[in-house]
Amino acid sequence: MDQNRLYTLPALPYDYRDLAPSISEEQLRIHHTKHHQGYVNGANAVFEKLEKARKEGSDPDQKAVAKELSFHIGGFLLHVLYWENLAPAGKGGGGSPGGDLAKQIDKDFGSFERFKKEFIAATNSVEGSGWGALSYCKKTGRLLVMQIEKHNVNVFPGFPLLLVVDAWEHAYYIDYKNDRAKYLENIWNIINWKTVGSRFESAKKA
Ligand code: MN3
Repeated sequence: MDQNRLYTLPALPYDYRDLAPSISEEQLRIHHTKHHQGYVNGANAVFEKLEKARKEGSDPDQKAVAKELSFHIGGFLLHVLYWENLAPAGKGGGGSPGGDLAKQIDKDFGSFERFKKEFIAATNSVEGSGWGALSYCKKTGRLLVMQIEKHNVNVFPGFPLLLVVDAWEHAYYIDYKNDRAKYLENIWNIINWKTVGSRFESAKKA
């Protein structure tokens, strides 16, 4: 199999200890090296299975293949976005959005505080495993909160994701046990608004 056509785990844009205390070194290391790596391996394993079946002329269950691929690729891509929209507190992380994004949040949600409230409520109420996300609809010029189940359910097709927050237990359980709400309170200290803002600029131009 051509290694260039497989997924690989990207390095984090900061050190494992840099997001503490919002996310501890142990929590971040396991999340990145075990869970994110798991989706890399999962997607690549499907590619290999398909290639083998095509060579042999055998017929894998395409419904199962499609579901598995969507799950692992969704998981892989969401984690890439997640790492990039976090930054160490006070060194790019925390505070509030600026520029056009700040104006758009005020226009669509009324205020940044109201946006946070809606985003937290959507993310905290994910049943089982999933994500909170902020997306943008170019057609209506609206920011929309998305509640993604697993890595791939409830997604608005083709809408760019500006901000994603992992609400799987594996994202916070070492640090917060069952207290997802506390994790979602502390995550705002490490949100990289510069990255979220530049994703918004690209989404408007796309
Ligand atoms: Mn995760």
